[in-house]
Order: sequence, then C-alpha cells, then structure tokens
Amino acid sequence: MKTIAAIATPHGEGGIAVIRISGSGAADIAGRVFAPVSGKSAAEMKGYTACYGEIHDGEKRLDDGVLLMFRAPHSYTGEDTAEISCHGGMYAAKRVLAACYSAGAVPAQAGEFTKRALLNGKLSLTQAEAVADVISAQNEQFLLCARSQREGALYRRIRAEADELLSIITLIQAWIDYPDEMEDEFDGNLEADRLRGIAGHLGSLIESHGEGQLIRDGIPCAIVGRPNVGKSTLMNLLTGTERSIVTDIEGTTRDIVEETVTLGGVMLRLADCAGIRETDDVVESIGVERMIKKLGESSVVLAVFDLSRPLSDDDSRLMELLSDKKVVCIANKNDLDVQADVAELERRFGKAIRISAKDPECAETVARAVAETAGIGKLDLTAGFIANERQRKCAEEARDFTVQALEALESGMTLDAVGIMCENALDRLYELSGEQAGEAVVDSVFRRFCVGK
Ligand SMILES: Nc1nc2c(ncn2[C@@H]2O[C@H](COP(=O)(O)OP(=O)(O)OP(=O)(O)O)[C@@H](O)[C@H]2O)c(=O)[nH]1
Ligand SMILES: [Mg+2]
Repeated sequence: MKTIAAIATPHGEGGIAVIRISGSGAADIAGRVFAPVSGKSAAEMKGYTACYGEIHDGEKRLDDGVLLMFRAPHSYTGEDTAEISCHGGMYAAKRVLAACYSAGAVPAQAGEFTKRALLNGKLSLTQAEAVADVISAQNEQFLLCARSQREGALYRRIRAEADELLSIITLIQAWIDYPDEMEDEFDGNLEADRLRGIAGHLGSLIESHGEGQLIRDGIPCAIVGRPNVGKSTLMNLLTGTERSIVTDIEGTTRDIVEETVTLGGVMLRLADCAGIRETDDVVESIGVERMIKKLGESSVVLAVFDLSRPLSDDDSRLMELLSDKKVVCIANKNDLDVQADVAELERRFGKAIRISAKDPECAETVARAVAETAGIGKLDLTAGFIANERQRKCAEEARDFTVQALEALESGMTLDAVGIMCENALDRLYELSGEQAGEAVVDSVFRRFCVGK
C-alpha cells in the first residue's frame, strides 16, 4: 500500500496546521522533509516520540515545526505514521504537503486514514462511521453518543446478538450432523425463546435510529396556542434572544419564526407559530394554515395556554388538532391570577407545566420536558445506537430473518430451514459490523469523510 499524506487540520488560518503521513514509507518521507535540530535522523525516530526541527523541500527551507512519530501497529491507522506540525497558514501547510509528495507520498483520499485503520483491524465499520459523527457533532448529547459509538458501543451490541445467533446455528448444525451423539433432547422452546430475545434486542436497536436522529439534528418542536398566550415570549425565553416580536396585540406573530437552540444539552428546533383562532384576516389565516402544517412536521408540540384567562373555543380547537401528537402542555403566566381550568388541561394532556415565560429559570424545565416527551430524556447515551440508513437496513433485515427463523421453528419446519434463516440473519449482522461488508459498502461509508481523517 502506498504511503499517503494530507493536511489533517481545517483549511483556513490557525495557530498550527498538521500534515499527516501514513504508510510503510512514512518515517523515510519524514526523514527527507524534516531535519531535527538535534542532528539526529527523523527516519530513525521511535514511536511516540517528538522532536523540533526544520522542514525542507529539497534544498529549500520552508518552515520550522514539530514532528511526531508513531510506529506500526501503535498508531491511528495501524501503520507507521508521522505528523508534522507547522505554522497554521494554508500556504505554509500546502507547501509542506507538496514537499511530502516530492519525497514520495501520494495524496490521501477522503477518509483514507480511517479506512486504513479499518483494514488494519484498529476499528470496526460502525466505529469508523462514528468518527465522522464525532467530527460533525453539534451538541453535547450527540457528541457523547458518537464518542461511545467510536469506542465500540454499537459494535458490542451487534456482537452480542451475532454470538447468540452463532451459538444457535452451531447447535442446530450439530443436531443435523450428529443427532445420535447429542446428550440432551433438542429443545425447540428454548431455542425459540433465544430467537425471540434476539429479535427483541434488534427491534430496540432499530428504534434507537429515530432517537439518535433527534439527538443529532435536534427535536423539531412547534410552539402553538391561541393568540396572546405568550408563545413568542416562550420562544424568546428558550432562544435567549428577542428572536420573535412580542406585543399585547392579538395576532402579532403571523409567519413562522424558527431557531435552533441547545438547552441543558438538548437541541431543540423551535418554530414559533401564529396564534390559532377563527379569523377573516387573509394574512393571519395563511399563518394559521402554516402553523397546522408545522404541527405535522413536529416531533413534539409545545402547546401554550394562558392561565390568566378561562379556556376558550380556540383552545378547544387546538386540543382537537393535537389529539395524536406528543404534547408538552405549557400553562403560562402563572405570575397572574389563575382563571383557566387547569384540571381540564391535566385531563387532556396528563400534565400541565406551570411557568411564566418571562422567568428565565423556566427555560431548562421546558427543554427537559420536551426531551422526555420525545423519548430521549432518559436514554442511555452511551448504549450505542443505529446511526445511519446503511446500519438501519442491515439491522432490519437481520431482525426479519430472525423472525422468519422463529416462525420456521414454531411451525415445525426442518432444522435445516431454521439454520439457513439464522445464517442469513447472521450475515446481515456481520455486514452491519463490517466483518463481511463488501468493498462498495466500505467505499460509500468513507465518501462522507473529509480528506485528512
Ligand atoms: N404576566 C405575564 N405576561 C406574559 C407572560 N408571557 C407573555 N406575556 C405577555 O403576553 C402578551 C402576549 O405575548 P406574546 O408572546 O406576544 O404572545 P403570542 O402567543 O406570541 O401572541 P400572538 O403572536 O399574537 O399569537 C405580551 O404582552 C407578553 O408580555 C407571562 O408569563 N406573564
Ligand atoms: Mg407571537
């Protein structure tokens, strides 16, 4: 395999830039471009050592910097790897990279360092995929998920199910090949229970895909209610800005105002909507239509009611619209005299959170309630989750084959048939973990990566 090189730091100005070289020629190439001030040869450096020196392209001195050496297999890629830190202007970094090319390296493809880590057994495919997720994480919760994933959380969950399937297949095979030598009776009920267990675990794994997406992209969350209940005040409270216009005139918000915020580690994609009411005003009624569309796109709805006024027909209309939605009921303006029928709100929504949207202390309470209602409030973020479509498809196919094996066993089909279904399920799990993924699958995974990773 050729020795590759790329700039590993972002393309822009920074304090330092890092040029990464990996492959069997890494130390020699580093030796050609980097001259330690100690006078020793960079090519002879041991793993996990660093030195300061000058960077050259042939006779021409380019910069000074630090060289860090890793020796196979103790590096990210599992190969000899050299990392040169130089001054962080793009021009300087590109010149150093060009010098590495002149010394024998070839340009790295997107994700090629991580791909080599995979090929050298340093990472599973799901761990490699998580590297891209760690890089793209935009909030604390998702970073924690992706980090656990990179440390093998999903891989371990898949392995547990794959090992269980393998043990069932081995048992079935033994029964087919050596029925006379088996000590115990073949216990179909026991094996059916085991298959049911696997199907159940794979089912929860598949569900984790939706939860992971909410954590990664934020929870789409519409703020709705009749005019003047304090929707925009709540929006401003949650965003910590004067994002929406607030007045005591009914019908102030007409179009949808959107903002993404992270509160208490939870990312919310908020949409402050027009107040719902019967109206002849053309603009306002378009706003209400848009609000209804936004409701449909939301995972959680923040339904706001005004405690200082009795519930009205518009409130009832809203409640009808929300009948099949996940709702956080906000009983707002609890600093004023209570006129609304809170018991009715609690009857409809199970719980009503009493707040004043003017009180900054209430923001995290609302965010927590949204996370809980979305089903990610009490999630174990380190448990591993299905992170993308490729993984979801494999997990679904594995679950379906497991269910087919179970049905075959329960309907008295031959053990051969049951065994084949189990093998199909196992194949899908091995594809998921990458142990049996074809080149095309691996290539498509790494297409998402940046050069230098
Ligand atoms: N006392 C009190 N007043 C509040 C509270 N929340 C909002 N208000 C006031 O209620 C009025 C309406 O607030 P908005 O946030 O504009 O209400 P809205 O639901 O967005 O109204 P529309 O955009 O017209 O649908 C403003 O005068 C706010 O200052 C609260 O918790 N307590
Ligand atoms: Mg408003």
